[in-house]
Amino acid sequence: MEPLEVGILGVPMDLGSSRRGTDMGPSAIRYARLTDALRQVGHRVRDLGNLEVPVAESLDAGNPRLKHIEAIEPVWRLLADRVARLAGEGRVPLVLGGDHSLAVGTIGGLLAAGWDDLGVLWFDAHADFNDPATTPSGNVHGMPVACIVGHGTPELLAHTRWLPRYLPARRLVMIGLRDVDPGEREKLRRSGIVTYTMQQIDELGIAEVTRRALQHLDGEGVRRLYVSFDVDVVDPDVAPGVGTPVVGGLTYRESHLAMEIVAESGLLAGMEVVEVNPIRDVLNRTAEVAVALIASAFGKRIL
Ligand code: 6HN
Ligand code: MN
Ligand code: MN
Ligand code: MN
Repeated sequence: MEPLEVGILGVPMDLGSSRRGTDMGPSAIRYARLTDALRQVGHRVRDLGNLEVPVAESLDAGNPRLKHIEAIEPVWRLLADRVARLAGEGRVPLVLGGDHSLAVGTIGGLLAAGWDDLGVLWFDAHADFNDPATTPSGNVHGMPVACIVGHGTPELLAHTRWLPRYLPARRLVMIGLRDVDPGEREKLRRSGIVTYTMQQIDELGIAEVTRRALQHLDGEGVRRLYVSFDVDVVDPDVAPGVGTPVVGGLTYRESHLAMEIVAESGLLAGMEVVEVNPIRDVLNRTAEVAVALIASAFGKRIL
C-alpha cells in the first residue's frame, strides 16, 4: 500500500447506547499503540485528539424511542465538519469510537466532502437499521444505517437534515449479521442494501464474501471505500469488550483476512472502529484486536 496521511479523530461517545463505557474506546485504542502500528506500516499519522461529547449523566435522555438524540445530533454535525475538513486536506480519516451512532457524522462528512464515489463496508453483528418505530431499545446506535441511507420515520430523518444527501442503499454492504430485530428484517430486505450473514460466511468463507462485497460495490461505481467496523462483529471470545456481544461471530483470523482483502483492494479511503468498551473487557484485549485489525486494513502484511 502507498504511504498515506492518516488523520485520527476520537469520538468518546456512549449516548447512543444504553451501556456506559464506549466513551472510553478512543483511549483504550490509543493505549494499545495505534499510531505505532500505523507508522510501522509506513504511514504518516497525525492524531487530532477527541471531539467534545457531553457526558450521559449530565443529560436527560428525552424521547424514549430516540434516546439522547438532541445531544447526539450536534456531535454528528461537529464530526461531519471535522471529517470533511480532514478529507479536504487529503488525509485518510481514522475515527475511533465511541458508539456506532457516530457513523452518521463520519459518513455525512465524507458526503459533504464531495465523495460521490463513496461506498461503505459495514462490519457488524447487528444491522443498525432500526428507527423510532422498530427499535426495541430506543438506542440510536441501533439506527445509523437508517439515517445514512435515509430510510426511517420522519421523526428520525428530521435529525439528518444537515446531511448534503443520503448514501444510495446499494453502496452499503453489511458483513457479519447475526442479530437482526424483527422490525428491521423486512425493511432491510426491501432496502437495496446487500447483506452477508454469518450463515453465508460459514458457507462461502470470509474471503469469498469480502471479495463479492467489493465486486458489488465496484459495479455500483464505488472507487473510495469506507470501512465502518463495529468490533462486535468479532466473536466475543476474541473481543469481549463490547456493549452488545452476540455469540457466533468472526474468528480472529476471519476478521483479519477481511481487512487484508480490503487493503489489497487499494480502495481504502477511511475507516472507523466503534463500540470498543473497555469496562467490559478482559484487560485491554478488544482494543488490541482493534489495533491489529486497523493495521491489517492499512496494509500490514505477514510477509
Ligand atoms: N450496535 N438492534 C439492537 C437495538 O437496540 O437496536 C442492538 C443495536 C446494537 C448497535 O452494536 O452498534
Ligand atoms: Mn427532535
Ligand atoms: Mn453497530
Ligand atoms: Mn453491533
